[in-house]
Amino acid sequence: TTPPVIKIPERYNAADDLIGRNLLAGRGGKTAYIDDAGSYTYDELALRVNRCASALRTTLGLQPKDRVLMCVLDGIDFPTAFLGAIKGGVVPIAINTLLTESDYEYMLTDSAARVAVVSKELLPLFAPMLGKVPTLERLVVAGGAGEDSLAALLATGSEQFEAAPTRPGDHCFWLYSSGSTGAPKGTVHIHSDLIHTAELYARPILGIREGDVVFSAAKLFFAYGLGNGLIFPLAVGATAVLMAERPTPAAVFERLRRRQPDIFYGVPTLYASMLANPDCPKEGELRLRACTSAGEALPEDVGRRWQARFGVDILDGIGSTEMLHIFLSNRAGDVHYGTSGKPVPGYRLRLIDEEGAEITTAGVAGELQISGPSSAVMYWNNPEKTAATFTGEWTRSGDKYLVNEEGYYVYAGRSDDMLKVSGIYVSPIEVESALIAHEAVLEAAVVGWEDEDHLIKPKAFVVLKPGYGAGEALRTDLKAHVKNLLAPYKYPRWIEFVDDLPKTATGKIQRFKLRSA
Ligand code: 3SK
Repeated sequence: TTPPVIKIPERYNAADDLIGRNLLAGRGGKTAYIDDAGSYTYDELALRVNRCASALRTTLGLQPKDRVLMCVLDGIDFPTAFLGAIKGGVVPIAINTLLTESDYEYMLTDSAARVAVVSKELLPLFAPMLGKVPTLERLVVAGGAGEDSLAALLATGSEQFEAAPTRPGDHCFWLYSSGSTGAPKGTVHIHSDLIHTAELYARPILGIREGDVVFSAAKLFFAYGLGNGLIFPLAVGATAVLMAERPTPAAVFERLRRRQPDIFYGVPTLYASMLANPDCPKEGELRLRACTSAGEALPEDVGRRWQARFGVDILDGIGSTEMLHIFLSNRAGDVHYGTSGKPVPGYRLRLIDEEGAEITTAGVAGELQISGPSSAVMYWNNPEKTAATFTGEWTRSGDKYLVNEEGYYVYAGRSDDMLKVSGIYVSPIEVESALIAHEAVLEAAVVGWEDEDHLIKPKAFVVLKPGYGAGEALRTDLKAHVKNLLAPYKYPRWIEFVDDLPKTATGKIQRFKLRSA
């Protein structure tokens, strides 16, 4: 299939386009967002975005290309701050709301963001940063009502704001991406990336359209959620439902029943736990037209059970923070569960073997590399990792794939040791370091392990120091210890005590031997 032709003018501001196209199309009075507190028309969104752009530039004195960090729960303040910054030529950095104080300190320092917009629930983690991170001048509280609140800041801004005169290739926003070693990397996207994902994937493959109500359980701070709940609905003039709380099955069922979305976006762990929940809606209770899954491979059985229950397929696909959204996907009428489908037209994919040669034989796995117009341009402050990942036309994914005899792509693991847990990367090395910080632990190795739904979770193999006895109490203590040090979703679900760990002659842990144990 030929990809659509996407024409982007020489002067282009992504926020101005995503909002302006709806006003021009006469959708000002239509609901753009429904969050936990109310609903907002496209006109209201446009005014909030203008006020935010104006306040960031004039009240706070931010300059074009300055960074503003956002640690914001899903709700109207997210699109307001994200698009407001972009419209003002300021670069927003949307970060994971589930991390620790030290993760946040790192990101604030690395990005040198002058302002951070933070949900009031997360403020205790950020308050100590003022004074500690020298480049941070101001915290703005989303969801609050006081003088430091986003609401108060918006009140100082103007309802009219001429978009910053950006070009398609200017830095637009960042997301942080994690690797197996080293600190998270500020992944820099440019203005033209957003609309490319909407026009190449969301409109033709997902089939999103103006009349749709969409609901993403994946949060806006993930690249997957950002496309689902912000870029795609605004690109076509649809309505998006936002939910601040954790996407538990109960919270998701409530939104599905009350809001009756046409499109639901989830991740495999959530689909599996929804299907296993006694309150899962019955066939006929929902009017879903399309569902998507990404983040990790969707187990075949989960896809088939969902289809049998709701009469709608889950379109499993894969994307990345670096490519911004999905470049390989199943599509309606051509769903092959157990595969990630076929390339999205507009993206080229290739598989590379360990010698650097392209694989052309069906069934042989290699590293997946992608060429397409939504690729990030660099990792901030990180020339080495930039050069290793963005290799000219091709962006390396770190995922291994094979193409089966019928031409569908099948996931074959990672080329590094990274795990994807509920769609979020977890570095085994980080979890191992946390375990080793416990007084009883001599050595630790962490690998991905399949749970009963065939989904990957961290499992730890632990060698104890002399004098410490293995047992259930220590297991519980070690899990609590990791949850204390790291974002809680990273904790090992299983801990096995062993006498030693398999290692190479040079002392490197051979995690692959534990995976197959
Ligand atoms: O993990 C994925 O598959 C994904 C999909 C869309 C956008 C971003 C990511 C990481």
